[in-house]
Amino acid sequence: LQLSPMEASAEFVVESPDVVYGPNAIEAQYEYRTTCVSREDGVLKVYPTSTRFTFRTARQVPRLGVMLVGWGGNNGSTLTAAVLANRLRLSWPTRTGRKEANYYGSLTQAGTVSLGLDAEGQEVFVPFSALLPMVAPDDLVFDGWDISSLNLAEAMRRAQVLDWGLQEQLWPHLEALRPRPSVYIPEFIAANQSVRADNLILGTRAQQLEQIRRDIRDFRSSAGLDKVIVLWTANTERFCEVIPGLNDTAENLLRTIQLGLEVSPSTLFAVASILEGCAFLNGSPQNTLVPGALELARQRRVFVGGDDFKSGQTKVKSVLVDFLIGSGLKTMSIVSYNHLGNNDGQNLSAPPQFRSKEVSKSSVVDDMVQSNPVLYAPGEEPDHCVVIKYVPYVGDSKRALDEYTSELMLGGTNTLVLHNTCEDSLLAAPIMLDLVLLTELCQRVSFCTDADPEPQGFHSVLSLLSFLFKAPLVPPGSPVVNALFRQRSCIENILRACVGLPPQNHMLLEHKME
Ligand code: NAI
Ligand code: DG6
Repeated sequence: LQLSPMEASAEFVVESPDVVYGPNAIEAQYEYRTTCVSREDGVLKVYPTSTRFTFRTARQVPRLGVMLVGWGGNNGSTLTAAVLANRLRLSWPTRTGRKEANYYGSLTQAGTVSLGLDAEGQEVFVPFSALLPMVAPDDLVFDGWDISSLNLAEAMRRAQVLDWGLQEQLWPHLEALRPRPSVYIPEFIAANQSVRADNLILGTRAQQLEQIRRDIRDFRSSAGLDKVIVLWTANTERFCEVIPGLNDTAENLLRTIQLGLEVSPSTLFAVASILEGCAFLNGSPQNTLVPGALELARQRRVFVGGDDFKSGQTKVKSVLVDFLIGSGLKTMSIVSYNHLGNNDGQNLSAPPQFRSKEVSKSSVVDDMVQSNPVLYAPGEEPDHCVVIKYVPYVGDSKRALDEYTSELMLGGTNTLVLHNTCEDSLLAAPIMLDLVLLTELCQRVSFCTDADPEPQGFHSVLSLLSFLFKAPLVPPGSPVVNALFRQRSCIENILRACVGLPPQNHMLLEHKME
């Protein structure tokens, strides 16, 4: 009998004196082994260190609400449709056969982790979501805001992402869902968006902030939720200037809103979420989380994460450049070209909004270049060019062409060319899902060390989410990691630590002995 490498039952128990499964929480003792490096008399001295942590993860998963800013957009409507289609176990005919709802593209729902080797020396895999108790995506409750008043069924049709047979089945379920009015400040998004702005919160900035806060409270109570997470998936805004006195501290930012001075809609949403104690995640590239918003999040102990979903081209880049530089090839030129025809593409056809995207798409190789002083002199970096063009006919089916040129030994060059075509929103929706599920899980994790026995949570800038963002926000002074599999290992190993499992080291020493 051939056993499937994936266990039929995803449940597992760690049998160890260091792990206690209590009625309310899983408590794990964990030895964090790392190193500390110091430069002494021209020599790098490396000191192995060890810190004992106690991780505690509450087992009760809450009834979780997700509020999407830009709910009626391609991503917002596609994510809502995807969760409904899965919840209702929908299937529909297509020209290549019947398709069934699934969560492909979600790390937590469609990714796996290895628990270790069985008696036959073979790896045993379970779904990522089995590592710790997580909210089931089918149980999420959605709400949100949009400057466009279309209900979610009409928004799904406008998006042109889903097969017709699926749209027909979802229509009656989505029709009743209507985005709440939102804040529209024309100078932050492209002028071509003004035609859809018919669903607005009017009033002063302070009144708008209060309305958003009321909306969050209303959703929480009317849907009987334990928690709400707010996710920005609205149009890319231009960068806002960080100005001392305006948005550099929490106090100044709150005063700016009261005085009606310049604040972007996304920052207004971030502030409202933080004041309501709700985690805020930024799926677009602009600098929503200005220093004042970050300080406010820290003061209120609320998670924030960003920026810009890492879905397609950039995800590949954060693998490919890691592969090239990691294998000792000197990448000298990266040219990334996109064309797409959805509303995101139209908005990005305006220079200030394109600029926000260009910055976030370009920062993604920095850590890999800086990690290799053998190849790159200080300050040296590859040419990196990002082009985005709006071509309405291709709709949400984005084309991405990339060229990577690297130097080989003895004067050779290696040019790699990639062409990717796919529905952009079908890549983004599962990432949005992972963002909320992982953020919620992190809210239930606390830890202490022998040296600091006071339980604490993760830093309010939730850098564990870096895998899911193009330009990951990290706490001040923390290294930014863009390399995709380092980011994935970070999530996996922290979750493993919470159940007392050692980091995944891939050594397989058991199989390297006679
Ligand atoms: P979309 O244009 O279809 O949806 C955005 C929605 O936001 C629209 O319905 C629009 O009416 C609404 N909106 C604009 N300003 C608003 C405001 N102030 N308040 C509330 N709603 C507002 O765009 P799509 O494709 O859904 O993308 C959304 C965002 O996600 C964009 O910023 C995009 O750059 C970003 N993104 C998308 C990725 C993808 O693969 N689809 C990946 C990475 C980022
Ligand atoms: C054109 O680049 C539109 C953008 O919104 C992208 O589709 C989105 O940022 C995804 O980018 P990437 O590089 O992760 O595929």
